[in-house]
Order: sequence, then C-alpha cells, then structure tokens
Amino acid sequence: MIKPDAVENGYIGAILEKITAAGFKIVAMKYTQLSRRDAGEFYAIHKERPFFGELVDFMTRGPIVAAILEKDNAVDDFRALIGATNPADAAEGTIRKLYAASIGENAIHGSDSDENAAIEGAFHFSGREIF
Ligand code: FUP
Repeated sequence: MIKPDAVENGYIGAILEKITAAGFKIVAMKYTQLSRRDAGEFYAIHKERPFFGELVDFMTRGPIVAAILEKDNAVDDFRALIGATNPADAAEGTIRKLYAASIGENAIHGSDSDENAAIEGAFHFSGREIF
C-alpha cells in the first residue's frame, strides 16, 4: 500500500518505478481511499497502541494505492526494499529513506508474512483468488 503521505507528495510514480525495477510484478492495483472502519480493520493488531488514533486519522486523510505484488521471496524482499518502519532507521536507497518523513507517516506498507499478504490482499481485492 502506498500511503496518503506519499500520494500527497506525488511519489506514486517514483515508488512504483522502484518496485518494478526490483523485480516485482504488479498482479492487481487500485487507487482508493480507506474509511475509518477500513483503516481500523486493517490495523486491528495495533488498536490498543497509543498511536492507533493518529494512525487511523493518517491512513484515512487521503487516497492510497493498494497493490498485490508477486516475486520469489516477495515478503522479505519487499520489506528490504521499503526499509525500517522508522525512516530514520531505514537503509540508504530504501523507499522509506527516500520518501518518508516519520514513523507515523512512512510512505508505504508491506505485508510481514505470506499469511498476512493473503489476508491483506483479500482485504483490498475481495473476491480475488490470490494463491
Ligand atoms: P510495518 O510492519 O513496518 O508497517 O510496521 P508496524 O506494523 O509495526 O506499524 C504499522 C504502522 O503503525 C506504521 F507504519 C506506522 C504506525 N506506527 C506508529 O505510528 N508508531 C509506532 O511506534 C509504530 C507504528
């Protein structure tokens, strides 16, 4: 998911270029905006955390790009491409280092396991057969 900050800042094209240059195939993609209910469901794992309200405010404040990507070793390779959650800790050349401003507004999301990739893919593209 390309998050609202990166969309607002005009980084969709640059981020997609890095993703495809890294060998990911875009299987599905859409430009949309999350409702508060959507964002709360997507980040339900964080609902007791102090930053949850700000996270929902942020994730709903503007459009996002959701995509399903395909590659060997996709989860690990994508997380390496996007960099650490906090851009201050992200490696040089990673998407968060290049395009994100803070841990709260960090430009992009990547699934953290194959299982969550299936859940999150179905969340954005319900009815689609992913695997
Ligand atoms: P990641 O897997 O890298 O997306 O990171 P997490 O699942 O740990 O966090 C999800 C989102 O919660 C982050 F992208 C931003 C937000 N967050 C904060 O705002 N503050 C924190 O301390 C941790 C996460």
